[in-house]
Amino acid sequence: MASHDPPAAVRALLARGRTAAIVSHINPDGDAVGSLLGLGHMLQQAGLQVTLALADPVPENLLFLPAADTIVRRVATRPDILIAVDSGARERLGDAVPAEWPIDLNIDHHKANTLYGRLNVVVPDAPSTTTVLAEHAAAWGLTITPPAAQALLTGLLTDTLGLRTAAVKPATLRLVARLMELGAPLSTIYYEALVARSFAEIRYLGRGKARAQMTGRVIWSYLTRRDRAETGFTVPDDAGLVNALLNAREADLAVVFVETDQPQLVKVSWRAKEGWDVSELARAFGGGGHAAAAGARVPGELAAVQQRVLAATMHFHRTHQVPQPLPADTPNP
Ligand SMILES: [Mn+2]
Repeated sequence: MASHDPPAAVRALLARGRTAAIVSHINPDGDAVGSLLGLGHMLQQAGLQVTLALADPVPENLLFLPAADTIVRRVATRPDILIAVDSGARERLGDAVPAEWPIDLNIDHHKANTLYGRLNVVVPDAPSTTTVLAEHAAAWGLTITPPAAQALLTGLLTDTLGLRTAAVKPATLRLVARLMELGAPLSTIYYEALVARSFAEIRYLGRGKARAQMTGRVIWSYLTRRDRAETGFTVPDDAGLVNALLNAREADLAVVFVETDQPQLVKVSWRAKEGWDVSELARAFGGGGHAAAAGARVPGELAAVQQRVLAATMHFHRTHQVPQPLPADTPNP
């Protein structure tokens, strides 16, 4: 739902306090961290004392941003002004902030935002929350400093996968130019946030790519604990493999299976090209997500989970329906 409280109301709110805290969603991405830091730099410049909090750690590819190391896990003291950015629902804030503190201002671009703020600035067409911030900064009485510009451009580049989603319009590119003029180093941000990988990650990802198989128009692969031990990559995730697989011209859907560090538990990720919705499949296996990107954690040995999930995915690809009942041994969501 779109909602747009007037700039004067936001301005009045910001003028009302001396301290502010900004929070964003669990499993933070570039737009969450970019919005947090971008607005944080601007409020600080306006003379407010600012706390930034995320329930989960800042991902490695975003640690290059100025002040990323000042983000704490929890807001300890109640601030005069509490702001949430890039979070479609209050629950998505995790325990970055006590549940009973009201959110004064909710700034976001998710279509399904639940408007949980006292004031809400939700712009569903915006390609990122940082875009909403950049476009309102002047009307809210805020100045985009160079570190703010860098953080804001980071959110825009990451949420648009490097300016290549359908949300990117001519006005988006004009904003990129303006943020560059304000001091954001485009090539550095592009490399650090979207391109750079560790050597271990490149080798780990390579194993997954080398094993890719096509079953009909579904491309799939897997990664094991042993792959991590032998390449030195320590994070039990797919290192972006599922996105890389969906680049195959021949594929409509991609699935990746990752053995987690817990025995008998496999992380499954689906990606889909335009026109498909894999969120229902993920939900059938106890997970969730969006039409184009979804995931689940499925109990069982790798081979058995692969067999069940691939059978359901192939059925879904043929019929656009999740099979009923699901193949045996699938836990109830
Ligand atoms: Mn976002």
